[in-house]
Amino acid sequence: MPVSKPTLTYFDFPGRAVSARLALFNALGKDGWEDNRINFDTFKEEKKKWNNNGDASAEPNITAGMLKTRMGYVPQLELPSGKAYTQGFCIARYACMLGEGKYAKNLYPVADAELCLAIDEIVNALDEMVNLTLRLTMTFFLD
Ligand SMILES: N[C@@H](CCC(=O)N[C@@H](CS)C(=O)NCC(=O)O)C(=O)O
Repeated sequence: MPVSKPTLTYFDFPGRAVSARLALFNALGKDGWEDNRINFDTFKEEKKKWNNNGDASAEPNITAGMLKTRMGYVPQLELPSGKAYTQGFCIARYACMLGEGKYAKNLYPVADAELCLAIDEIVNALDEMVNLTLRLTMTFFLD
């Protein structure tokens, strides 16, 4: 059964979902979307469903609000249409386009291509910083 409102699934910390959460809150307020926070055990169980114990022909047993994309990534945004999407910054950009924004206005002004280019440049630079931070953390602190 599809979700009744846009549902963002991620862990219970900011991480890669922070921009998507902020943009969804700005576009839809507190009650216009679901902030579905899962723990690592739930995430592992959800990922196993795509594996179906090695039976690739079986349909995965996916429940609403849980991992719907074979990519197995979070953050994931599931929509009432039944479709689901990953990639945190893409979800944030989508949310910025949903309206003019309740708090911050016109965060992604689609009519101005050059301004969107400038915004995307910053967003991609931030993404590189997140990736580098994760790589450094894994290299120096998780050994
Ligand atoms: N490019 C994706 C990367 C998402 C990503 O790496 N998510 C991690 C959690 S922060 C994940 O789901 N890892 C689980 C896995 O790869 O099994 C994005 O920016 O949203």
